[in-house]
Amino acid sequence: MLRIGCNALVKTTKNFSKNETEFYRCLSSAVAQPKEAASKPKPSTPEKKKGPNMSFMANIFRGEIQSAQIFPYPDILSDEEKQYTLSIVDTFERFFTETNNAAKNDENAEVDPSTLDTAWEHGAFGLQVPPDYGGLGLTNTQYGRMGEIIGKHDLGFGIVIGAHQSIGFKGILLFGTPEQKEKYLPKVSTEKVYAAFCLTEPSSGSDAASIRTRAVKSPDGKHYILNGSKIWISNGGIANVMTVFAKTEVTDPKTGEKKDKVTAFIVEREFGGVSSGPPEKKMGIKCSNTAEVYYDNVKVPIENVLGGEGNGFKVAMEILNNGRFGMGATLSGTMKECIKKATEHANQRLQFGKKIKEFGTIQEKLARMSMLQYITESMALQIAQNMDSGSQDYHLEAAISKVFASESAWYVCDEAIQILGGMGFMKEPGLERVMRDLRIFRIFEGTNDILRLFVALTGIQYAGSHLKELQSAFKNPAANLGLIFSEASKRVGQKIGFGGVDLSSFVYPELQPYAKRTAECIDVFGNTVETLLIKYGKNIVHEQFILNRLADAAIDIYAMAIVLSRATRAASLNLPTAEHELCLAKAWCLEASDRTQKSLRKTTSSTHLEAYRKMSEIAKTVCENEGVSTTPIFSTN
Ligand code: MYA
Repeated sequence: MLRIGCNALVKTTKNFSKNETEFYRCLSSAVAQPKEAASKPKPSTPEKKKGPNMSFMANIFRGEIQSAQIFPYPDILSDEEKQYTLSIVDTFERFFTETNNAAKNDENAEVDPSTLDTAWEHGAFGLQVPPDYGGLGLTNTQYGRMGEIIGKHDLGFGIVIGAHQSIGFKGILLFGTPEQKEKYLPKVSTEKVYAAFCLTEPSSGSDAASIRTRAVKSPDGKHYILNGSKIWISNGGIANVMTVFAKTEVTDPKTGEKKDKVTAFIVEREFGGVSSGPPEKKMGIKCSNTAEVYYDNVKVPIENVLGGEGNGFKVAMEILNNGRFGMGATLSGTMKECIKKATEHANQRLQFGKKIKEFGTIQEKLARMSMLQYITESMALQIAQNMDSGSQDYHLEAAISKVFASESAWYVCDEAIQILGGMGFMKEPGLERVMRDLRIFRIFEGTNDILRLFVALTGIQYAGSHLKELQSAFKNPAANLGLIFSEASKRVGQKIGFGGVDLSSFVYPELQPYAKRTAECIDVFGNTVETLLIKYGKNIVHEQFILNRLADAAIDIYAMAIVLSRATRAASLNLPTAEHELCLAKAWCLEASDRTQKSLRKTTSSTHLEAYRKMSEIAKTVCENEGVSTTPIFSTN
């Protein structure tokens, strides 16, 4: 059973009774006081970090704004770093146009060794490894820019590189001991040693905690014996260094209780007992190797435990969280290329006596493609820059950026093919390959379905912890006046139309009406989350039809905030593209605010709840019959 978010929610919510809620609602009609004492928010992520949760997205689940990670749009690279980035971008642009051949890679289902050698020489496999260990030492922001170049040219090649460093050895960078870094980072960045991230198993896909691969500690405590198997591992057939997740028996130091927990290990093929299957035959990203990996009594030294015994689940989650923005950046580059091909065609193709770019139908497609690319790029690079500035509260945003990017890229490529018409279906323009390559992006690194639930439930958990805190506060109002008054002022303000969320001070004057629409969505969003929590309590985890609509609203709100921020930057700096960027932001906010309000209504309206019940029944029937469950028109019965 999918338990996503369940454990954490049970801890922080219960069914809030109407009376309890009314109780603090009444109190909140007391005199509004200046907002002084911040509530004590608990982190929405499992990282036990101190201080308030700075995530913009987590806070909108409370109907509140934490603006620092959105406004102003960051610009953190120094001139020197920008120059360095441009020189690397130039090197890789040349590599992809002169040395690499995406169509040939796809055809051969592999990258030829000499091309890989050249990529190694350019440092493509150690982009973020500190120079002391032989890498290029790129920041997340610079890595994102590189991702754009790779995504523009060859997504299959991108997976060879990305599976290696975005997740394959990322754990060593994030959690490795100095000895582990010393031993492995030079190998994986300069010595042509490939890395892989080995989590998925035949019976454990989205439910990552249910893995069966097992590691048992030797009686002398010096090593583990690892047994099990992994499937669909990117670089699985070529990797000599692997981050492997396995169940281990861990003793709680406080209680002495023994429990099975996930532990992460750095495993070398040379340890013996590691083997892999043949390359999988795939729909796309064909030149990247995907294979099963088997572990048969592999002796793993104790010093190869990564991130501490029993911490493997969180190690896996953090690696995935940390890498997700890279996918957004990469797909932004892919979209740019699709838009380029579509506009080249629209500019010269004559039909019905006109260039097809003059038709509203084509204009709408091109405009939507452009908005989606703009937002995808803005999200990825904002998250990257926040991470570089030390943010730890980026998990929700990174998950949203992965979902948004992978769905947008699919749409953009599909529409580019549509604009090219019959030509788009041919191999020559290269869009059919991109479309095949793109399909997996909505599935791997956390399916979009799981990530939508992750976003909704993590946010709800954060809102629930606030409601619970308020409940306790009202039990001892004298000791919690600050919290109570701050909540009271927020609610009174909302009631009389002066409170609520206000984004006006963050945006360019011309964007004020669009910021107002976004702020209204955030207010309704916060109220909807509260209503849902009161209605369902912890049982909200089972309401996936509703959670998906909530996630859709969250995604749209994040996109509106981002686009307002980026366009404000363009206008304030008087960039030559400012008019165009303002236009992108306005068009997006007009449609997205409308869509958000609709998504939110769909979480509570009786019509939609009835439709979900019907859909659930339909799905049960088709599953019972293992397929279509209607009587054929020309039935002989
Ligand atoms: S690799 C395989 C990808 N696999 C997955 O992504 C697995 C998806 N599943 C999950 O993420 C988890 O199992 C879910 C948790 C989310 C379903 N961050 O009760 P719980 C904490 C931090 O909710 P579950 C691949 O595809 C949570 O707070 N913490 O857990 C290759 C709680 O903590 P606490 C998290 O119900 C792709 C605890 O865990 C997170 O079991 C190749 C339990 O929570 C989180 N996210 O379900 C790609 N989630 O106990 C190449 C949960 O303290 C990429 N928790 O309260 C290339 C890109 C291109 C780059 C190019 C660059 C140049």
